[in-house]
Amino acid sequence: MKKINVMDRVYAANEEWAEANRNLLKENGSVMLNLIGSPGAGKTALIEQTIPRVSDFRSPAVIEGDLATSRDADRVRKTGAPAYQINTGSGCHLNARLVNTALLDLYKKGGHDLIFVENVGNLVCPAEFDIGEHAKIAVLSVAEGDDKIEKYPLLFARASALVVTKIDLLAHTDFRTEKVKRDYERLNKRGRTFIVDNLRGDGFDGWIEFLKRL
Ligand SMILES: Nc1nc2c(ncn2[C@@H]2O[C@H](COP(=O)(O)OP(=O)(O)O)[C@@H](O)[C@H]2O)c(=O)[nH]1
Ligand SMILES: [Mg+2]
Repeated sequence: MKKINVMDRVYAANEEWAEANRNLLKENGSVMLNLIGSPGAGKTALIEQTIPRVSDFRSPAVIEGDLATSRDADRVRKTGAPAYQINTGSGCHLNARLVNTALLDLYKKGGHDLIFVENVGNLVCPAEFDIGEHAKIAVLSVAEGDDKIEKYPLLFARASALVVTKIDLLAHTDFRTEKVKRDYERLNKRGRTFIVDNLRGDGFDGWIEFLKRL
């Protein structure tokens, strides 16, 4: 019983910071997307491919969440976009307070109207914490297996879009793309599915069109 009260307080405090983030984003005319997927799903690679494709109509910036290292922020900065690295230590997700600090830092350096947040890699806790984002985006690679929508329904029910990555590896797996699409749409009737190859940069038109309309 006591444990539940503690978690309620954690969620309530997080919700206040999430509201602060929503206000901050609104003041700055920004849209923020919360990218959630397993370690190695291709979240950073998706951001690397996306930044050059949105830069003619948006001013993107990136918030990176990892337990340790600034490797992903370093990768993203090579695209020319600013990136703020958060290290959570042992924390399995970003919270809204951490994201608030990152947003304030990014806005100090310039105006940005499309913020990508790469959450800590896993399909569980990042889905539970609102960071004030406009939309959650689930990232799933074909190498992870086609049962993940059914096994981790919370994330996929809450995600406004699903990006399936590593489609170039399809022939080497038993991944059924249509099944995954169906499973996702069953949980999320308005969810959009995009299928990409981050290595060659194929399949990006629909995803970029989706970003244009945000
Ligand atoms: N073949 C292939 N490899 C990919 C693709 N996307 C990412 N990778 C590779 O998968 C590994 C993990 O990618 P990364 O972007 O770091 O994943 P993250 O942990 O989700 O950020 C890297 O070696 C990437 O080059 C893809 O679409 N196809
Ligand atoms: Mg990454």
